Amino acid sequence: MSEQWWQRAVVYQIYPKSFQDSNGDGIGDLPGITRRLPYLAKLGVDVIWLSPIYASPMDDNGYDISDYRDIAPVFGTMDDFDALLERAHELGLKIVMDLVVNHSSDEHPWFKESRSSRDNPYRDYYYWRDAVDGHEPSNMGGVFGGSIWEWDETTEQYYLHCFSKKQPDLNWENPRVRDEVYGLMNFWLAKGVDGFRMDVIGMIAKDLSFPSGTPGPSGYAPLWPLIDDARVHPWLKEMRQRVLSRYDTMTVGEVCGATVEAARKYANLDGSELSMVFQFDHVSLTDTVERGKWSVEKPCLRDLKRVFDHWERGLDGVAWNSLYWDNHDQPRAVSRWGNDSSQWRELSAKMLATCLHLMQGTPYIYQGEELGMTNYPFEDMSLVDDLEAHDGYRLLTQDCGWTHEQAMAAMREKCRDNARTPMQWDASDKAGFTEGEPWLPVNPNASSINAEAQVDDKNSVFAHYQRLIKLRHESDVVVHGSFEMLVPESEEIFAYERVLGDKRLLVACNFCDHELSFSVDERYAGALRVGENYPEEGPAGTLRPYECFGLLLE
Ligand code: ISL
Ligand code: CA
Repeated sequence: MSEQWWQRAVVYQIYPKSFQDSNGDGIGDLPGITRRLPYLAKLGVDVIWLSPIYASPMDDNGYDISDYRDIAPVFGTMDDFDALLERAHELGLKIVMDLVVNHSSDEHPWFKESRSSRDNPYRDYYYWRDAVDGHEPSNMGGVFGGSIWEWDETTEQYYLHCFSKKQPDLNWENPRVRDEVYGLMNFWLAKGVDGFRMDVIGMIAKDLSFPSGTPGPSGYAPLWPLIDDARVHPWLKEMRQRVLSRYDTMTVGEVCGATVEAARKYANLDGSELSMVFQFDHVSLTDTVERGKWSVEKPCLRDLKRVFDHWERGLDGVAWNSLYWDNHDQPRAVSRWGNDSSQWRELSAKMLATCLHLMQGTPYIYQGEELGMTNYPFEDMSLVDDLEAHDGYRLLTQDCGWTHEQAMAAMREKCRDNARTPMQWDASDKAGFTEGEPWLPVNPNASSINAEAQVDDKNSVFAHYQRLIKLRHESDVVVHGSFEMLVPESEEIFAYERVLGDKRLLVACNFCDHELSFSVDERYAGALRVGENYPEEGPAGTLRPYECFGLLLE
């Protein structure tokens, strides 16, 4: 296959609610994004992925859609969207929309029809099942807590919802549902958008026997055996045929629990399904069956390296990787994988960037990551908004017997609102995000960590990201080189080599706060230093705290 544009691209994710407010209501919006597009052009990214901006009751911040062809009034109008798209394209930025079609909102007209009577033509747009012995048809729990089944009085059946009860699952078995999805995709592509990030697309096929499992501390069994992901592939091939093959798009499917084997199908270079997938192996390393994601342990570096090595080598030449540290569902990268103390924050943020951006795959930057934004010091649940976090707090304190302090420590480490506090534009009171009251608090460190302080400083985290993006645009070995992990047993150093014909790149990253020894093969004498985070070269054979560099022979 010849090179696709998205293989040399860097994607920037915007969480619209928290990016830039333009009208003082404390909520980010489309005109705000349009105003900030030159900032993204300056950073040098190629693609913007917009988290959902569609009409929505906002039970899950827009991941619950009530009209797939309209904009949520709180974000603006369709004219605002058209203006954003046009301006982005003028600046050479592509726009990728979030496609949330595993489920809709319960306020979508399809669901309102569906629940109105058993013989309504929309009944089969969703999964409806009878009670079994007066109970739910199965004992699985949803991602946001509680049963996956909700009883509906009107028609006396349960409907399926893998997320909140305001997010009923669409029935992909029904060809009319698939037609609707293809129709709305065509609507946005005809407008000129450049692709889709597909929310939990790996979950659209269910085991229709609706199995039960062994309950955990919450009283419910884990959800994942419900997913019958082998059956997703024919539907994605159909989607390719009916929609995507008509346009030159970038598509990325969110596939929780994806294996390398599955990704070789989803993201095959033959282009029959998607461009790439988001896998979860590295972000779920410390998850447990009992507590899910709620742990405070740091994963060990060897495990993290094992995951990347497996994915890099597993997809090389067959399929395509995505590369990410964080997104709107994950805590801040520098707090989780680096060190967010004032001493090491900048160095470790740059080190993480170099480590990720010089691997094979398309890198994703989540808003604020390019500034080294950190987690938020949540002290209690009053400032936490996210529904998942509130359910998690309940699970930990009630079902698992944790103290308030233990639960809050887990929230500070992991809750999704860490990523959702307002973008830090400047050192002013509301960080330049809004003139009003922000919907989530601004991180108190905005006075020192903000875009204004960084954009023109060549030593900033922002400038470091700028250089890495430029390097990817220019270097074939960064885009296509094979991957080999060096010192795989090291608990402190993440180092690898990329090779493409006679071109080579060595990347070395120190993941800890003390100096280590690391020797570089002689063949790199005279190589170009790239992606380094210390202004001057250190003594040969050492890596200073959180030091990183690349050595490029091209
Ligand atoms: O957020 C998670 C872990 O903290 C995941 O379990 C997450 O729910 C899963 O990755 C699916 O996420 C996507 O779909 C959800 C939505 O809440 C997330 O924001 C979205 O990224 C339901 O649409
Ligand atoms: Ca607003």
